[in-house]
Amino acid sequence: MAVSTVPTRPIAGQKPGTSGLRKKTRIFMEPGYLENYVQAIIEGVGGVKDREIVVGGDGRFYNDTAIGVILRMLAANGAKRAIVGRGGILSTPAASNLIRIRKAFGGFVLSASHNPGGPDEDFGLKFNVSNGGPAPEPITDAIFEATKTIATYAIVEEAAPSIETLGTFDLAGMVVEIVDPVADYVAMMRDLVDFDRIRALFASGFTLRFDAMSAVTGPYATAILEGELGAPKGTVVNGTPLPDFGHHHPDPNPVHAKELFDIMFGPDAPDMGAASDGDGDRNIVLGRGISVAPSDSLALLAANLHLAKGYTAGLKGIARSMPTSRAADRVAAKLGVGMYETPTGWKFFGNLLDAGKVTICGEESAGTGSDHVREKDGLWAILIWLDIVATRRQSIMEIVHDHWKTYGRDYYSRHDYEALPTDVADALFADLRASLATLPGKVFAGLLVTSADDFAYTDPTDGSVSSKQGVRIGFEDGSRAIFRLSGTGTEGATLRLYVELFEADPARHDLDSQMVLAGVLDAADAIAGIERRTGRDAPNVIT
Ligand code: VG1
Ligand code: CO
Repeated sequence: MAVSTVPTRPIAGQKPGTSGLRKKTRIFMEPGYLENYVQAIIEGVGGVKDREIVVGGDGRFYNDTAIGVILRMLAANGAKRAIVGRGGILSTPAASNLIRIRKAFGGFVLSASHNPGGPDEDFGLKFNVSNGGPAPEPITDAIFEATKTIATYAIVEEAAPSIETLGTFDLAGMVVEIVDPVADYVAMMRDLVDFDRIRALFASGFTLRFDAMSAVTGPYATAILEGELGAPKGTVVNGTPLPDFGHHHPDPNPVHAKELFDIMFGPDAPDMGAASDGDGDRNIVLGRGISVAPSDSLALLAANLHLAKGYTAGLKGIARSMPTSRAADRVAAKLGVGMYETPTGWKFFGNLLDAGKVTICGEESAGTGSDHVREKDGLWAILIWLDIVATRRQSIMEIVHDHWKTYGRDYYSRHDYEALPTDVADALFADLRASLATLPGKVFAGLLVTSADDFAYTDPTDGSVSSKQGVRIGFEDGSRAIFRLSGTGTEGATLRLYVELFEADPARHDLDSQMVLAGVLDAADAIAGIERRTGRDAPNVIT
């Protein structure tokens, strides 16, 4: 085999964020950039000699080219086998599953998730470890260090085989196995949800609109919903993955999935609407005239999970990211199971799942998943919702209102201020952090602050500590505001402000969230000076 050891310069400062490294595609296309990062990953994970590695991505622009480079570098670094989704396609949860069922050493997952794709948009790459989950911090730290010191990378001169044909091929002594990206995932779902029960639901006339947003879940959703479950053709819309997602952001929020939201609130709404994101790990669920807030969806799924086929034994515990509302905590308390609050990002759930402490996890950013894989799983959540609806035979509106009646409603919203100048965002946080100790006891916009801290997390399984994970402010009426900087944006800084307020009274469960939360939003702005410092009078996205 002809291995080239190519001299390269460090790409210092490329710290992988909560979901690997995300950059403008053109940066990844710069000579040596991708190679440099791939070699840093290989070194950061302790080498890949004789290892089996899964490779796949969300099909965005540059996906196939990057996979060719990764395969040639894996071969040059002595890997035994690469398992690749045909066409370079693997949704993030499907990649996680493949790593687990094939007992692979890990996997390269190519995605910038919900960020737009194309030559002028975003690209991303992360490494998942043998449990199927994103590399934990000690490994991402090691990868980061390697990006700063690396001097050469290794690549074979042979061309990579086509990834369009199923089968087993040789690349300079490494086996390249091209697999069906969908089949193993479908088999797993068959064990977790009751396909017969959902088939009967569709046969009774239940209608669903699943918007795959021209992203990776199209083939998965079509195979399961229209293939296995008998939903009529056309149930899945935008079902073909496109390199630029049809010029859209594949983000299932009210701004980017506007068409779906409009339909669900319009006169011809089907019984259920759903969508997933670029790489298939997020989900949004809507009923006729209602959108289920992701924090509520986590709580609802937890409260009803025992109805789904694969979870009749009940749950061991629940985990949520810190900015996710406390709705799930109320369910955990009622069930008498453990509740864990982790920093944002799925990698923190991995240890809890591996230790058997939790069965379900979720984030306010439209992510839910269970111990079946080590990533959030968009289609899984939608199928569990279908299994619950098929069992309860109630509308989504009724199921949500029933839940609020039992547990109360946690009004919730997130306001995103995108592409802020980094210095403005950094100064805002520096001042906010410096003022934390002085805030309790003070009144802002009429609300008394009762607590203020910067969230730090000690992992209960390995004792590792992650600090500075977001500023939390508690108010006397029980509401809270959280400030965080995004780790996944690729332009400037994105400030996320998360607010919530609990309401026990069912007579007050049908109010407009933004109206209910106006008081805590005003207090948050008075504390941090968002408008004054950024000059923005409104967020870019409200969810
Ligand atoms: C965002 C979300 C976070 C999620 C992460 C990856 O991170 O807030 O909850 O885990 O995206 O999701 P941040 O740092 O930008 O707030 V995905 O679907 O982009 O893999
Ligand atoms: Co995603």
